[in-house]
Amino acid sequence: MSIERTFAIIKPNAVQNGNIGEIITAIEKDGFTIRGLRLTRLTPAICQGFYAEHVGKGFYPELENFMTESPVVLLCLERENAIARWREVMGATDPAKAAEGTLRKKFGESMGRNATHGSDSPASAAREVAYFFNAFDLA
Ligand code: RTP
Ligand code: MG
Repeated sequence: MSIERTFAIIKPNAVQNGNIGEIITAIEKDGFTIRGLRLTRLTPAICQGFYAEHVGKGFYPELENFMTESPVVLLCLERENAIARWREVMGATDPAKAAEGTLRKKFGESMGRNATHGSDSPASAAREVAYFFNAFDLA
């Protein structure tokens, strides 16, 4: 297993609910090193580029409305096995199905408003980190 990077988002509902601090604490306690960090608000065009694989699916309009409704926190996280581990820490996409103790169980409100994002593969992680961060943003 090697040190790798993944891309994470603290989604609008979690920012609105004042959960940034608790989520970042969970990230640090789990042994991730934060390499990139930015608060921003996504535009529809930026959201479409980010979720290119989902544009055109039935749930996409709802996803775009949600992701652009208020600010998000963008993160580049580093750790051994970071991609799979971050998805474990987040839990299942649907908070109702997420395991006890996971972030989506704790902070997710529904399938759409599920608090966090995580890359699903090394190729996605590389694309997503580069989509939002340039070399000067990554420490
Ligand atoms: P994410 O990309 O946000 O980390 O979530 P994920 O990999 O667990 O799920 P993905 O399949 O990539 O879907 C992206 C986001 O779209 C919403 N979604 N809604 N109503 C639906 O059937 C449905 N399917 C997906 C979720 O908010 C999911 O996080
Ligand atoms: Mg995904």
